[in-house]
Amino acid sequence: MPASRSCLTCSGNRSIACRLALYGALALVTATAIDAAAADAPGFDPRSTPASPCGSGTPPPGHDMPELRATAAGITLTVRQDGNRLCYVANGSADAPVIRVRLGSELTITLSNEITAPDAIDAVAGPGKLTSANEPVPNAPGFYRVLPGMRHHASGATNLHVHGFAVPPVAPQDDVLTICTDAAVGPATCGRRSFTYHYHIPANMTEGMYWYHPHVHGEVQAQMLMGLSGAIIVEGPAQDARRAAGIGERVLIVRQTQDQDAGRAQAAAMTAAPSHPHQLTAMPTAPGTAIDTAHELLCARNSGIDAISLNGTPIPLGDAPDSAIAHLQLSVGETQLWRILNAATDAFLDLSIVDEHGQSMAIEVVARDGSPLTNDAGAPLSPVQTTQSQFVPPSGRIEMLVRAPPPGTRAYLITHAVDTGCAGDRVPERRLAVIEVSSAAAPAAAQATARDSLVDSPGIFSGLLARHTDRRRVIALAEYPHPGSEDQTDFYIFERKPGAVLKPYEMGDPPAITVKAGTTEEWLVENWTNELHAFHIHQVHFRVLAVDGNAVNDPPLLDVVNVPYATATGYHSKEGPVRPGRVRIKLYFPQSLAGDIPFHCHLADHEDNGMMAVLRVLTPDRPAGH
Ligand SMILES: [Cu+2]
Repeated sequence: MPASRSCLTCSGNRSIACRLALYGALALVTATAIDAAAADAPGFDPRSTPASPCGSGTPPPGHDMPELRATAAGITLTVRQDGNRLCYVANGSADAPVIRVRLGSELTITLSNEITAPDAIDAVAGPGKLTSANEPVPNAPGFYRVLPGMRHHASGATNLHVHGFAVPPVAPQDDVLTICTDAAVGPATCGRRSFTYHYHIPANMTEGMYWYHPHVHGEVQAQMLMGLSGAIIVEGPAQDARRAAGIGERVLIVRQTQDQDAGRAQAAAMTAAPSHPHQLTAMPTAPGTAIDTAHELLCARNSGIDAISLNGTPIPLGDAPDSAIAHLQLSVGETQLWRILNAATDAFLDLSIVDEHGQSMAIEVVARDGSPLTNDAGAPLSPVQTTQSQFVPPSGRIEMLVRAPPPGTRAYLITHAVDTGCAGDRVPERRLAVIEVSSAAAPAAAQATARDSLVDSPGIFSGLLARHTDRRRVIALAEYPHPGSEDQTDFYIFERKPGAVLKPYEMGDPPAITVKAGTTEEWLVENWTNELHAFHIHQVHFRVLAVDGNAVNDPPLLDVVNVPYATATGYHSKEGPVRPGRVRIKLYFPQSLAGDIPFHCHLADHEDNGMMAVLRVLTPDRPAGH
């Protein structure tokens, strides 16, 4: 479904002076923006007007978003709609601002919903047009029962999730389960058209890149494809040190503008249903302890390749000409911090910087998912230059120091092709940006090494690995097509225990898991499907202990992790016919973050269609929950 670019018109022409006048009205952070004055293409005008609520034109390659610093007065984000586009409007600009806030400070955001045509969201929400549940997956002895889902009708309600923030899931902070705002037309189910969020950023939250996006279950994917996402930079001592060292900064956001899951043709099952009863003898017979893989979503011939953008500029397919992509400039000898957000709804990134011959160049990763790389005690890891590509699942962030390549070299920021599994989407290699070295020498300070910005940052999740594990759980991911339907898939995330019933999440469902505040758990997350999923949990960061049984050294603190797809092993395998992809993670649930914490796949379509659940963290003054 082409979602958002086809309707753009290049109306309106805007001079640099006009642009400066507009941006001058914003609380722009000029100290950290590089090349902020890069000329925008004629025709691009982010001003929100009655005729063009989401501005006009397409941001030219190399475009930088406006920046807003948190102030006591707060920030207003108004969601407006122009046909099949949605936008966050701040201070008259429809270009979702990069929000900057300091550790230990307050962030106030008023979200106003001016959506005028919920049906346009519904048209993007999915190919499925079912209004009633299809036939369920047949019950089979020994297997978990599978309940079918219902399709949601997009309401146009929207809300704000501050992804990665270690703030409580309680209004007026990061509560996405009960807070929403109603569209200007249609049903008024939220009871309000605007809501003011007050976030207190803990002093011991980690500094780095976070982001905001809507989280109304059932229409997250559509609202994100239509344009709703933006970056948040939480600043602290490490950023101060980098700034003092003259290390400049870039914010790069990859968004997805369409999802072509429609029309997929099913080819072959991961496991065929056994044709002879004796083949079942190797399978468990106790009621409801096994996952039915014979009815899983099959391999697919998915021919479409989804459109993505970088800072709002469409990224062409194939080896894009330099003129079509951003030119990111560094001075000779300069080091810059690049903060990269994968805000795609389901596209995975596997990032490298390569020279003209495709050779990987060294980068230095300083943070993932808003957390500087530290050991368990919170001490910074020694900086490592690496030429390995950096996998960033949907919703993940990577922050890395990039040193200027030698003068005269041309380099590219690319994302490699990703094998998402035989039921997953096609994700080809793409050039995102060209890196240029300007002849001017960098200020001496900007040649400082990364070491200068290493700051001890014991955070809220430091000491996680040293904690005693109070409980272990197995969390499984599954997906089933509706029998007789090629256009709707139901997605499941559930705790494996005898008699578990698979049910796609619906708003208001009771918590799937209840824990006491202050406890620590290990979860084995199993992927029983033919495609990758991205496990995400709100409020808390976790560390990955092992992937497919292989221990991970110096695991970073993450809020999202890729879960490898399952492998067919055959009915005669000792492991059974299917071996799930597996990620083992360790999580800690501090009392300060108690409440109802959603966890879900961050392939937004999967979440919308059921792959979500709620974890309730109980405190002494809320011992049972209600
Ligand atoms: Cu998923």
